[in-house]
Amino acid sequence: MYRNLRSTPLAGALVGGLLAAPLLAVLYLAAVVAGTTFPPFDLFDWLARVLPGSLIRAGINFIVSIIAALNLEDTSRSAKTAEQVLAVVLVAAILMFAGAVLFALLRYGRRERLAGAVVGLVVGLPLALLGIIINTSAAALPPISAIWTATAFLAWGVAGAWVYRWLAAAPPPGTPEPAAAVYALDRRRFLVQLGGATATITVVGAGLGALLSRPLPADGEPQAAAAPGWSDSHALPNADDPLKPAPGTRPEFTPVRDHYRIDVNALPPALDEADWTLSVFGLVDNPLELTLDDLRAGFEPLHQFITLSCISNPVGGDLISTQRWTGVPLRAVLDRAAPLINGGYALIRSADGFDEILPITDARRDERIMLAYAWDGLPLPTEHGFPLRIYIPNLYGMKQPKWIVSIEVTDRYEDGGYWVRKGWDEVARVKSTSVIDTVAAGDLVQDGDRTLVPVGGIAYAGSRGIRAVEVRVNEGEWFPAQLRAPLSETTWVIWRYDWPFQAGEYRFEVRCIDGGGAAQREERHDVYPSGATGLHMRRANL
Ligand SMILES: Nc1nc2c(c(=O)[nH]1)N[C@H]1C(S)=C(S)[C@@H](COP(=O)(O)O)O[C@H]1N2
Ligand SMILES: [Mo]
Repeated sequence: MYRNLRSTPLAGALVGGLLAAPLLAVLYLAAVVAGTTFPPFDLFDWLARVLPGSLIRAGINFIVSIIAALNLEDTSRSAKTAEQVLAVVLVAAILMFAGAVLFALLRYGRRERLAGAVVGLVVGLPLALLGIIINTSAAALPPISAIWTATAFLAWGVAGAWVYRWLAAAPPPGTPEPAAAVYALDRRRFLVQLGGATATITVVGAGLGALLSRPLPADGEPQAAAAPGWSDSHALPNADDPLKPAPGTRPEFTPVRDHYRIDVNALPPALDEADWTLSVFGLVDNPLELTLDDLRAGFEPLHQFITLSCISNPVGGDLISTQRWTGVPLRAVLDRAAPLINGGYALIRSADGFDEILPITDARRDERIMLAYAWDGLPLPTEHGFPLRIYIPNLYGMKQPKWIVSIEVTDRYEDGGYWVRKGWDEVARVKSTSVIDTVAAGDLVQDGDRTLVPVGGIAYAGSRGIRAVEVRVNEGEWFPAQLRAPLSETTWVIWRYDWPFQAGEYRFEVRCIDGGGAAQREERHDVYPSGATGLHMRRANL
């Protein structure tokens, strides 16, 4: 069968995997230095769009449960990292398989280099094509990225074939012992050199890439001062509320860099302000092409403190944040475009293929529905939707496209947008939720002869607001908590409850009532398909 073990498909898989490391490192370095696409991320993003929603959900649940099990701090950042690692592992696995196929093929033919090139291209060309179709983050021209990707995979294949030749080479039958020993020695030397070369390219490529992708100055030093945000020079509107959050409560106003991030991209779309316009077209009297400056200068700006939550946020999770958004009412932009009488819906499309549709009557009725271009007084960060995103009160983030490129006025409803097509709730109205951030046993409060433990956290019910929050201990009576004035009627509310201290083990629970008087749902329900419900609980050993 095989001349020796060194030329089996198994050896091919090992060689394919070994050579995948320098290939991926060089692709990564090129992505950082030259702005070409990074094929593993393109493949991953493509899969995220074409795979059935149930499979994606299973994948996300898997990642999120690992993050929870490892007790990682920042769910959305850890999940993005996990996705990126998975993407690289996936391509490495594909290359191992391709290596096995290559070695199997090479048993039959002499044209080693050709076979290597063909197998390399069979993997590389589809990836190059995906880069053209799906990539929205690379700076290099798509055809250049594609040619580079294809060439790099071709080189991988040729290198694999070359390794095969060395491994498979055997002394002709009848070679005397000493000469055969030289063969073996040469091969050993070759393997050592191969290992050294792949390790060097991998470490240098990946290391340089990592170094260069980090904004200077080097780690440890403070970053070059970013432009100051609105909050650097303004007090929050509720700054003199006498009720102070219990120590350990999350920040009421989320710094931009700490805002959770969820989207279907391994790398966020990088849109260039100079090339970008918002197209408003379809069933309108007056189609528009608006630049970012048109939006900023041509409309009265609207500022609003907003809490945004992901529908995938579990009860007590960290996929919820509060920022100060600035933009223009969608209504004002639509009015300027003058929708025709039969144009009932606004179909909003994003650069990454994401979309959402909403009735124009909603925009007419609620001026808070806004096209937002700033957070904390600064242009939106790339990962949060630069240059334009929408805000729709009372809905989960899945209904609120970032990186908006166009609004089509149409008479057909079609479907409820990207995640609805993948099986999530069509309305996606936020569920009321309340969370215990802290039982501050280290910050006891003396009140006369009573010692109190500050307990506190957030409650959120979209634009319905929060009327009341209640806390109970060890399933006892529910007691009302105190509420801080919220930043606006569309943000969470900080609550606090000072509990008479007793030593022992306790189980604290919280629930809320929304502005309309509706109680939070206490039955536990998973995030799919319409958002998590259930009581949040925190144990404390006092
Ligand atoms: N274009 C686009 N917009 C998007 C998404 C996306 O994948 N692509 N994800 C949505 C989801 S699920 C959420 S929760 C919010 C999150 O916004 P943030 O990352 O700024 O917090 O963006 C929404 N807008
Ligand atoms: Mo989300």
